[in-house]
Amino acid sequence: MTSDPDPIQSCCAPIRGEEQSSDALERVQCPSAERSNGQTVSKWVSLSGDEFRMGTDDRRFLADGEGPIREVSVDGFAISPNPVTNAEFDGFVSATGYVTDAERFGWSFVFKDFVTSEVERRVTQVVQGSEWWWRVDGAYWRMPEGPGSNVDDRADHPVTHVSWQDALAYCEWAGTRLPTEAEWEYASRGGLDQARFVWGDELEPEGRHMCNIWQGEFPGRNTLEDGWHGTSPVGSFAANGYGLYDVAGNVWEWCSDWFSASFHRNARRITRDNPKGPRNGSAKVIRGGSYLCHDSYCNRYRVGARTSNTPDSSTGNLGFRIVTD
Ligand SMILES: [Ca+2]
Repeated sequence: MTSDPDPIQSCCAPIRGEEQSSDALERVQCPSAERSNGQTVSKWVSLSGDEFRMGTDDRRFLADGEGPIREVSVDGFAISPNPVTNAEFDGFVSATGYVTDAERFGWSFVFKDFVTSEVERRVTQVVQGSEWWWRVDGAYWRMPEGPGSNVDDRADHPVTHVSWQDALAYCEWAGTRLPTEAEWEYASRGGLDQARFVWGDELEPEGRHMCNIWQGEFPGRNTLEDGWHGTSPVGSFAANGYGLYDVAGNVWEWCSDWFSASFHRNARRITRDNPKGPRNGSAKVIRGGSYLCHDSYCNRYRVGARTSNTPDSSTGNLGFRIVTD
């Protein structure tokens, strides 16, 4: 067991159970290869095992346990170049009739900007301290903004409102698995040693936007300089050095590991040699940041950044990608 406090990083992707009465609403009037089932991944990115320097000594979010920088080895694996899309998740649901956690609970977390005034009238709970996250009844992956919304023109966007448990069910059906946190970071670094971002050290090299995050002032004003308010089609921005898209920004991605801010501090075989995280915990690691990340509030689109969420939580900015051995 870990002695870490329960991780609370609601600004990134809120946790089921944190929603509160909507009195707070008054305070936030918007200023602010091939798989076993025959489906195909456009191409797997095969990576041979190697050592790399994991983590970062950035000290802005100490409670996240981003450090220390440490030599970690991973075995060989193959990873999908993109997060799983709505079209791919639709294939899973159509084949299995799977019901997601958001559907079972009857609601999911939606960012305020995307809620229509009609749906807003029925919103009764928001996340305290992160009042831009609203509990929306009826929101799930096929209706990401609640009743009246759909993903008809977003087939190639990452699926959202999927819990860790939902992602695991998808993996079991597809004959794949979620990446370990070490695999995710190794693949995301794309061969760059200790770069700040997956493409290098500069956020916007030569003025170019390298990922889908937030521009302007969070959470009141998004200037949309990168072209996207919410999710973007996978592959809309440049790939990293290993040919992976959307590892930074767009949507957070589930990893298989339980979250701990301290488990990896001590150099032991289980923390350095193809690590798989603590044996148990209360929340799962998520990586990569999302379209809501902005340096003024949360710059967790850095490649060494990490946070977590509970396995049954779902939000409009949280998805996953898959790996295979
Ligand atoms: Ca954006």
